[in-house]
Amino acid sequence: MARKMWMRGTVAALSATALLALGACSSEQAPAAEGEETTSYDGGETEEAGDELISIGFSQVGAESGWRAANTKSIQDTLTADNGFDLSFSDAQQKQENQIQAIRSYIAQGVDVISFSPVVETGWGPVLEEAKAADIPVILTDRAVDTEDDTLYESFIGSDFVLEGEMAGEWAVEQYDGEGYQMVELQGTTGSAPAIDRKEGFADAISGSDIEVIDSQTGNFTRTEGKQVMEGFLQKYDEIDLVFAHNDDMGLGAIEAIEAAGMTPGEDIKIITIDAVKDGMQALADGKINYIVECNPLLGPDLAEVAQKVVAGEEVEKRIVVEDKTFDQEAAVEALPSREY
Ligand code: GYE
Repeated sequence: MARKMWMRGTVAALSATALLALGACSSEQAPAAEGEETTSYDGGETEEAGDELISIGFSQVGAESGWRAANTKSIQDTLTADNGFDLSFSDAQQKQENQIQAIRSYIAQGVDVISFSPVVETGWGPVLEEAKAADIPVILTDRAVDTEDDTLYESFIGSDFVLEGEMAGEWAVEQYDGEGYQMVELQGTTGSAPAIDRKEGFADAISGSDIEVIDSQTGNFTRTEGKQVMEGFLQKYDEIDLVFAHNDDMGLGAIEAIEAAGMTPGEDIKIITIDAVKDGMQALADGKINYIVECNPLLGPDLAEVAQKVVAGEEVEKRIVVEDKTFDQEAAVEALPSREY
């Protein structure tokens, strides 16, 4: 994360009152989304004789997308008692304060390892310092924090989002440069690493082409908001040729809006997305999406391995980059039958 700068405003970002209020909640259970399964830390009671389970507290971003559902499944299916783990899982419903509260509760419980996927990049300094002071190692998955102090976490496992944006933008240039396309962008959650990085990578790749970004707004990585934002764009602009959506779900929402406006997605308005989850791949195979850059959500096995090593006192890599592929229509048709997520 060398290109990121340490957030100078970290401590200031949370007022003293907010810190006190959050601190007071630290012994409470981490929040869980409705219908979401919550495994709670049991103080090691499920340990088998001579076979100590590693207690791990995981704070998930939310349940905003197909990607997130696949990521949660991968983590819950991998960090099982059979594999040597006692997992406490909580869903923050896309709210940083819920994640901070969950992390504080894991610190209070004294888990062996804390892991989380930070909903936004900034504002993590104080709580990570608390984990460090309590000697609890932290492993970041999926999204990065904006920090120069890399002693605050052991490892960051996840995709290169700038590269994903670049791959999407390069394909757009290859296909559409010279057509004078007007493009709208559906951004992910404001302040999140994938929204910041994908935007940057795509913008770099199309600079110098004649693709013009006429508007860019957040759809918060959800299908509903992607649809709403696209409806607004369609009302506001006479000509839209291309949509770049930071994830499949927002692209699928855009498809609904385009169809409702009497146009054909994939033809009248081209669509490029990121993730390559099943629903997105189906839309690509059907010709409603034109191109997808993959983002692999199956981070459970890497997390399990890194957690085991950290607890055993072994060296781990500070940055584990997950490799992503790209798909056009033909590749989607081929990949769909064996797609895991
Ligand atoms: O692309 C999106 C999800 O952080 C990579 O979050 C993840 C992103 C993913 O909501 O669908």
